[in-house]
Amino acid sequence: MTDLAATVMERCEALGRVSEEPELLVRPFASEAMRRTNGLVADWMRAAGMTVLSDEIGNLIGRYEGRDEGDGTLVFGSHLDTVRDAGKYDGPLGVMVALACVERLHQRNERLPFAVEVVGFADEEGLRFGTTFLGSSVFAGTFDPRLLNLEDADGVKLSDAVRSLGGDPDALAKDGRDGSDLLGYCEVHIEQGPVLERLGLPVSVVSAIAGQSRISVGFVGEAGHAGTVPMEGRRDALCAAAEFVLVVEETARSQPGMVATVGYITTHPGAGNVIPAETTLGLDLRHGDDPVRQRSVQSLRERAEGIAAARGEEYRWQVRQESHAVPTDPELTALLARAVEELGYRVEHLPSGAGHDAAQVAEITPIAMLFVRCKGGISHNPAESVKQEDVAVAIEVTSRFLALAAEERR
Ligand code: HGY
Ligand code: MN
Ligand code: MN
Repeated sequence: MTDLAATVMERCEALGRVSEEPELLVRPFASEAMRRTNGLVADWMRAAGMTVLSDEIGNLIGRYEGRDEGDGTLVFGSHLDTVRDAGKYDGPLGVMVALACVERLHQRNERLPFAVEVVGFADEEGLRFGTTFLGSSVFAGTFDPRLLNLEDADGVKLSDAVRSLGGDPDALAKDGRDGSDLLGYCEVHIEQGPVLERLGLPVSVVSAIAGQSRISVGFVGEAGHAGTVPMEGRRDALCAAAEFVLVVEETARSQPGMVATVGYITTHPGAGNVIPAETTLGLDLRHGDDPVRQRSVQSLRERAEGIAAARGEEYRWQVRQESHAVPTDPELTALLARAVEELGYRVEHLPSGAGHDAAQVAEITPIAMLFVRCKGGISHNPAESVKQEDVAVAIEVTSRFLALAAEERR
């Protein structure tokens, strides 16, 4: 019997080398690296006795038939795209662990009283177009066609990026799964936080996924000569942005359970001896309680407006993405927790500050999530790492979860 955990680690390693850039791991939506990744994963899926298809947005869907037609489908998955300078496990680990469980069924020539699907979602991070869950929103039928006009940093429209991978942008809003044949969705994912390490646990189940707001904020001042324009009367767009960034930090620090980040600032014209005329920054704000999050977003918008007005500048505010907080399904989570317990581990229910495709799939079927301990809680960082023995636990728990789900269907 192959060591499935070793195979999962090897495959995450192999996918970690499929990147758009040689020096770091970056795999944006509809990139050549995504095409190569889907090719590799599709081969592994076929070798596990699965049929494989790709939907209109490039989600990769492997299917392992059950005993009888029409007995429903239990779906697993996670995303195969990455952030920039990413780690190897955020996303791919969940796809590889689920695939390993199907591989085990295949090796035993075992069929369950339902089909099992493993999905590699095409875009969860939103790196290229600034809006997350593109893949899982199409899968869940929640895709917003207004996003088709979004442009990436090179001015390529989302609609053209979809066409570039052979998809039909006009079909995206109609390409969603009919949830009536789905029994549920379970996503295995690294915790991306330090709690499991502190608790000394390899895995936990997830209680809820925080809501998030992603907003592009801009300040517009006036370019000028850095050496001749007096400080008085300058309309420096970068100073306005800097003031705003500290207001973001102060807002999140003062609200329990809130995290807010400005992950990038771009300036124009971006020359050292020119007073910045324009800045654009990316705001990412999250909280488990939607009204709290929305109130903070509104208050930050008012603060941005005030900062701009006080400096004689204008401000821009573009909401790129809003997703509400999503609790996991109690029954499916209880089944997953039972699998953890039967393997001899204490059951912890952790909230997720990170967004996950499960938050979208929850629109059409019950969801559960399994967190896997990761070293130092580090993620979105090449130092991201997991222990093979924890991956082995995740495979055993997921296999046991499948067996318990099959027992329930008998
Ligand atoms: O940003 C997130 O929450 C996830 O990693 N996409
Ligand atoms: Mn991520
Ligand atoms: Mn992720």
